[in-house]
Amino acid sequence: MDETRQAVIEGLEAGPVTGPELADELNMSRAAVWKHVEALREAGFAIDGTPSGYALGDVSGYSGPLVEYGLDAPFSIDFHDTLPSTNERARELAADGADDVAVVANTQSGGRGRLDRGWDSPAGGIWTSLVCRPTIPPARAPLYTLAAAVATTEASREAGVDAGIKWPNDVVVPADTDRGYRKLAGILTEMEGETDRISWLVCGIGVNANVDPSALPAGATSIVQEASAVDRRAFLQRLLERFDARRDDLSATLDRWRELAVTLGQRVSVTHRERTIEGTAVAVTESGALVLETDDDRVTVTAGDCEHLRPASDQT
Ligand code: BT5
Repeated sequence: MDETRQAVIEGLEAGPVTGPELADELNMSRAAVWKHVEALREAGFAIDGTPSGYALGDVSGYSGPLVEYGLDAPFSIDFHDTLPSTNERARELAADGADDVAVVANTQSGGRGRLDRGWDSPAGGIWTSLVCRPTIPPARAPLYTLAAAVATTEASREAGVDAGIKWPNDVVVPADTDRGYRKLAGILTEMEGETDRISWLVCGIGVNANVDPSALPAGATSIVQEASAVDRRAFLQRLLERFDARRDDLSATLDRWRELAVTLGQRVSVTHRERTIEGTAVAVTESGALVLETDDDRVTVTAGDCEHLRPASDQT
């Protein structure tokens, strides 16, 4: 948020304060104060005009300035009511040199999953793409996906959901279904760079927050379904703050990922480029790859679709 607007909010926080008082305090014209107050109202801030001046009401709602307000992470928010895909917009901003921008949309009309799959993005969800310019070797970029998964899982747990991570990019809730889980959130990381340098990285995160599962594909769930509706502003702030802390300490992130993972110790099948490997997931490497113990070998897979298989004893 620009500094003047931030100063106006801080003045209002300390309020009630009259327009002339605020104008004096911030060394601006009364008309300028009025313009800022109107712009803040438009962005969703409740600013009451009381007899003793302007007063800031409860902060709630979902808009760029509202998410930036009180956010303890260095992201600026690029908010849209609707976009085809926040990842597309983030890629454009990244190509123009942006850094630490979180693109957010209330709905997406062409949300994307991996490998050109679609991602359903109705209103009530949290659809965001983070533009980053990490100074890590490209081989470690998958750790950003893991950092996003950890941040999303932790924020979901804070919202009362029993969330865990399915390698590499799904946040899931254990369930009595064929697969053994329902999908709560997905992550799509895209990047551009050279062999030894990442130019930009976009981490797209989709969380089914206040979405009725009837608006989602089979096998999906949402926070409101598993617990109760969340304040999307607060949820997104926690998510961005946790992601920011996690990307700064990728080794600790990997340890935390291992704690939150529901894949380790499971029998899984991983499909990548038409090749499927079945085995027990035994470890995750320093760069986020999954190690499988198959009947006669140990195989490391760096990417793919992972399905949990029911233990042989469960199959009747
Ligand atoms: C993912 O792909 O899980 C990555 C999803 C990333 C979405 C975010 S939203 C913000 C940003 N902008 C974008 O355009 N994308 C990112 P994948 O593992 O390929 O899973 C895709 C599959 O999940 C689909 O084929 C469906 O089966 C299923 N699916 C689609 N929408 C879903 C939803 N809302 N919740 C759960 N599952 C869904």
